[in-house]
Amino acid sequence: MADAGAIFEAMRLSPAGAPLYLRLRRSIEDALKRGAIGPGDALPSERDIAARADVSRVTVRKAVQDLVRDGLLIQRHGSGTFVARPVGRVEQPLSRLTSFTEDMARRGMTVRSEWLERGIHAPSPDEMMVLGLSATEMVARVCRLRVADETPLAIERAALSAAVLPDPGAVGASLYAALEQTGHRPVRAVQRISAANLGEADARILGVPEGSASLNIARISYLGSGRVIEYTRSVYRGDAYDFVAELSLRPAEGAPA
Ligand code: 16G
Repeated sequence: MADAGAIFEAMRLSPAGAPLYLRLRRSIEDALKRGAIGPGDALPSERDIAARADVSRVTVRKAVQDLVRDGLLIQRHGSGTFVARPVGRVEQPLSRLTSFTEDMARRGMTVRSEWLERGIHAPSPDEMMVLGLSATEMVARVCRLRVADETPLAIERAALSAAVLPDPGAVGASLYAALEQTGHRPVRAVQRISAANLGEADARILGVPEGSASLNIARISYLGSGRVIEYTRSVYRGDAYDFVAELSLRPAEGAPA
């Protein structure tokens, strides 16, 4: 927990005149600049800040929302307000079919996931079409927030035939590891990547301001037999992820190699 005293030190010094919420905002920014509170630190509660700074909770909320909008603080639903961590961009080659867990482990990053949903459902028309399911077959959905080095990077919503994944609750840290165990790990995939802006709900889950840039990715993966095994729609933070494609010029026919 950040030292509330350190946050308000500057506020006492800041010149009167400016609106209260701006003075509070500046004092929090000063505390960040001085390093009194650093990346990942939790801010004191709204009530604590209001009492210590002798301002109303509405003023505190306004100052905090301002800083969240500018990306200096992040709000996690149910767990409070934190100083944002500067995100290093992750580069992901587009030519290798790897799992999120493998990608991050290769970079020496710690990975964890927060479950947003997992269960068996009647398939949507989209899922029926892509996964080749009939109206009587069921779909297993596995939705996770993927976090690397404590930075939320992506929301992944995977759909698989329930015949392949009858118990989504049994998936541990890695979906591909679970599929590998039953001989269903994909060997090929097609990805469609498009730019978007985050809506309110996804922005809140990722802890970034609404409207931030994102990369929406739809991955359809196949088994060696050509059967579709996975249909995953993901939302990656635009400020944290770069997809890199290697291109080569195919030698012209008849030209010496
Ligand atoms: C990657 C895949 C996702 C797959 C997941 C499995 C992209 C855009 N998506 O994140 O489709 O379901 O890996 O990861 O690359 P896991 O084995 O760690 O659960």
